[in-house]
Amino acid sequence: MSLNQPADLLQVPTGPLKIPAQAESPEINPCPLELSLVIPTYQESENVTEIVQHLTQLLEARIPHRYELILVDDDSPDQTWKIAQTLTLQYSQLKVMRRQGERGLSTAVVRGWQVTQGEILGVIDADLQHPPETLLQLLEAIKAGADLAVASRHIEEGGVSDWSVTRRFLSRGAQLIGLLLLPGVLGRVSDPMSGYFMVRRQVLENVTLNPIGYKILLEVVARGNIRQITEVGYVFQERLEGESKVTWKQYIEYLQHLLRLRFSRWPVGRFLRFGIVGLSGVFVDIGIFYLLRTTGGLGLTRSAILSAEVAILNNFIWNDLWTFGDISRQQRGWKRGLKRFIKFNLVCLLGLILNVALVNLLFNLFGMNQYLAKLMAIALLPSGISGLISN
Ligand SMILES: Nc1nc2c(ncn2[C@@H]2O[C@H](COP(=O)(O)OP(=O)(O)O)[C@@H](O)[C@H]2O)c(=O)[nH]1
Ligand SMILES: [Mg+2]
Repeated sequence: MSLNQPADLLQVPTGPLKIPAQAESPEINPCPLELSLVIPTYQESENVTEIVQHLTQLLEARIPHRYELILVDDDSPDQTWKIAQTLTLQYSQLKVMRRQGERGLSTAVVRGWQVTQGEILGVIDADLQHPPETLLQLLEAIKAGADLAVASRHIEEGGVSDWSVTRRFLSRGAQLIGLLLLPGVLGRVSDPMSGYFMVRRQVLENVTLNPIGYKILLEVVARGNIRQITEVGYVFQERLEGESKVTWKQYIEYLQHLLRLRFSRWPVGRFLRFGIVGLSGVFVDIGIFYLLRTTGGLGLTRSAILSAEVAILNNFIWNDLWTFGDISRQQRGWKRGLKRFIKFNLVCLLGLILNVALVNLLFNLFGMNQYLAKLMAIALLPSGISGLISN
């Protein structure tokens, strides 16, 4: 790099999102860096100068020249990457990547980590909603032995500043769904949605990450080899410049991500058994519904409720004995079994309410054939899906 030429853009890695091990050879890595901090950006032209300046000031005071800032921009129309590239003239620790093929926050973070050399990998938003000062506390936590240090809004000294009731509700709701689906992952941190954290490279070395959407931390906790986690409270600041990119799409992607992680944690055999049990539930549901409506002479709603409940019981028993037999055998005793059944039922309850409501709607409002209505309800809200949540 000549004195008045900005640094070249970093090459964008291709292929799987695998985190490489740190190069040990002194030729390739003569002076190992302590921290590689990724700043993902999309349309952040108004924030980029300030965040880079602020982070440099903090880190130079603590670990002078032993860190790097990797700004990964997804070809923002406001040319965030170009502004950042000009900043490299002033900030020697800054490197810039401009992605043109791929898009998305989580993959941007991983692509950034893939080209880094630091012992600690980190991520921080570019829009100053993550107070830069917290960074030093995260660094301390890792140096004190944590594998993962998470900045959390949900512990003491943490919070959100200007969120609407709707966003708070959606955020907490999303966390609850995640807890039900992946207790072993979301239960480990108070703020699994945090996009502000540091992780020891060692725990991700040679791990292939496969995130969808925004929530890179979920992926790190689920796939990393993490023992000790430390959380540091912070208040999510108001955004002063630019706009949030969060839309409904991110909520859908979050659900997709949860399901992908859920399934990836299951061996293929378990997945197949689960599918077979789910299918058996469909036959039980429609069969019992038919019997209750014909021989039983029961009303539509009662038949729909009863048949769905029998299907839930069917799915629970088979899943408990067969699909997740190995896990349930470790939790013996009728009390624990009953607890599992109640939990399973509670989760299925929502599906059941929607199922019955849909049968009524299709039959009474649209005059659809009752068995077709029931089948549609099963297809749209397969009670088997709720089995996902049971274990
Ligand atoms: N590279 C990249 N960065 C993104 C993308 N979406 C959001 N970001 C950045 O990720 C950070 C958080 O995004 P933001 O929209 O502020 O989310 P919010 O704070 O949850 O509302 C900001 O620095 C954004 O510029 C994306 O698709 N690609
Ligand atoms: Mg933001």
